[in-house]
Amino acid sequence: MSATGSSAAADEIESLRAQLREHNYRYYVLDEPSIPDASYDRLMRELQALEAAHPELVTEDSPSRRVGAEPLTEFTQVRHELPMLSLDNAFSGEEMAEFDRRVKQRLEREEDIEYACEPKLDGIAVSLLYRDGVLERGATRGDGRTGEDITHNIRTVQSIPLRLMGEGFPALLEVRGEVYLPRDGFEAMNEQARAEGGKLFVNPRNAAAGTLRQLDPRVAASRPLEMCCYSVGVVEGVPAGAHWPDQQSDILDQLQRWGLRINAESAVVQGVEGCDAYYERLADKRDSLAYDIDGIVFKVNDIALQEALGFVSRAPRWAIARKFPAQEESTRLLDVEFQVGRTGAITPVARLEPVFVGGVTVSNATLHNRDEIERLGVKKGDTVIVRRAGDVIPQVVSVIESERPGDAQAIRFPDHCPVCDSPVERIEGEAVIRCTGGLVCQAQRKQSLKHFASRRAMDVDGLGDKLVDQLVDEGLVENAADLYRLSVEQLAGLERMAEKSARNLVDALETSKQTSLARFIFALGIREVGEATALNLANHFGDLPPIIAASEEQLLAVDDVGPIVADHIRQFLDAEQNLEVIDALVTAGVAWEKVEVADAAELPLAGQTWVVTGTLEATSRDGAKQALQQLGAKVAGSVSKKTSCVVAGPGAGSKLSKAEELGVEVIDEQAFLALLDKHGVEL
Ligand code: I6G
Repeated sequence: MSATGSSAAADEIESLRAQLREHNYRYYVLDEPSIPDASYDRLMRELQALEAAHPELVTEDSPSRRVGAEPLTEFTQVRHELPMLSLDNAFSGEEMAEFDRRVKQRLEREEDIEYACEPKLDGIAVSLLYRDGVLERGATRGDGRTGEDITHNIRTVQSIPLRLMGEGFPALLEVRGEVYLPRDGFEAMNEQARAEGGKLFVNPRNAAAGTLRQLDPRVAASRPLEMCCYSVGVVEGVPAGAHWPDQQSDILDQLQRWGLRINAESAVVQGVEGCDAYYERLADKRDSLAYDIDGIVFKVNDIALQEALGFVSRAPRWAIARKFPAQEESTRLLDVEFQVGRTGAITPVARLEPVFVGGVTVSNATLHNRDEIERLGVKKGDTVIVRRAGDVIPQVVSVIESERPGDAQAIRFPDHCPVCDSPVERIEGEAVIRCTGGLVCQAQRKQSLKHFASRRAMDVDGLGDKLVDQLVDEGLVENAADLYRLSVEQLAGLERMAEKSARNLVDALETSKQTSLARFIFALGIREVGEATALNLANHFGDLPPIIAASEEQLLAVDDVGPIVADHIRQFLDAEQNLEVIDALVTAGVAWEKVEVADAAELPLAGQTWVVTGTLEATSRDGAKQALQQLGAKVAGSVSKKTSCVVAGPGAGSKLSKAEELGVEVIDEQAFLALLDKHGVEL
């Protein structure tokens, strides 16, 4: 290679690296991707090819060098030059106020203190060391003084820059923060482990810790770890003329400008009232965040005041973590009961010694199915860890085997339904067992009625679960049609039912009779027919009789209906007693407007299969899908030779690459909106 050839390659390599760093920053740090994944992948491939041709130009901070070649054989220890401290905790508003009082007293201040606040991520504390802007080392906190060198894994975390951006950074900069797994990444990891029969992780924190403890960096590279930075440690050699920030909030802003991710919820507030308001706001938001948090960290914002306050033993006097109620607690498994669902699925439910977890008292938790019980190795009498995070129903996540009592009992699955005594069936390949009693089973009947009356189905105001139980137990109702025969007198005769409530319920039932076809289909409670499928069936057939008459093949022509769903629909509609109930409902006056069905063959995109990928601005992917369906297109989840066109928004990844590879037409959001506009379809 000539010197000019090599220098041209060096320029090209540097240009590609700069572009990749910028895109990484936009994607992982700012959450604002500006090019599709496929274009990013293309740039990366170009860089890799050039680096392969010019090995002498490869540098460790190149974006292509995130995964090192060989796994380590052991971890080495790292001494933290400045110890990584811990934080004091506050468990109530009162303790928080105490902290604020102490701060003011020490500083001899009357006026409100300014605090920098941010969520305390439930992850693993790590330290990153940048020398001359290049990532040199990543280490765990360990005991605060000595941690482990995990540079090989840290390098795989896309939100951690291998080289700092911009300028003005100190010659030696230690950045501290939390490495964590977002909830969806954790779920996906466990889903995959479940499918492969592998070991499941108990929670995102353990999964992140387990990942950082791997010797082979390819494991970390395959998991979506993220890092949020919250402070600095060692800072040496701030360039002359560069201003080092004197507020905690400014340090965070500076770190972000250098390419490091900081928490998007970070804020500055005034006084303890400001802290309390922030705490309440984040407590409300906690369940909807993409990651687990266990509290809020409040820091005196002014670094000079921090220095004046100093430290006590191992914690700063200028910061506190106000904790949220724990999302995991231990308690005793008293018993296991088996609940029968609407479709006969029998679910083991743990009856627990009541325990306060995730902000509520929990006395039941799901045990899912037999496989899950085997995986946990749980017995009655065990002490178990219960987790309640977000809106998810409480789960038993592990067993503390060392606390197993001598009389712990194995959990036996029933071979007959606990409610109707019909035999239980276990279908090959399915983890669930099912009651074979159908609507003979009172449990299935009750659940079907509850579903029928629910808000998203027939929306019968005032017909709650307890009342349904009462109506079935008293023998007043066997099926949905019986609901419409109830009189005020019958209802008023029930325990705890006043005449006014009885009248209101009869009125609500009357109101519910006017419904839509989609709601009615959903209300029937056919297995695997959720709201979206019910809507597709309604739009496709327009009325109920053609659905009842449809062959399995005709059902398969409906969007989202595959062979299993088609089979469930046919089985339901082939059962005489179900048709009788439908007839009785219609006779009682349940009615819907027919849906106008366009002649599918005449629609502009008839016979075409489209794919939607990436993020769209004007609508969600589901919205785009519905619009395409209105134009007669089938919308598929993956790209193949048969795909007619792909709508690709920013962040589109492998589907876009596949389309390009196969020469399938790709349009952007603008062209897509123009198409909808042309055909008068509104989003
Ligand atoms: O453990 C921690 C979590 C979050 C921290 C922390 C933090 O700031 C948002 N900050 C400090 C100073 C320490 N631990 C010691």
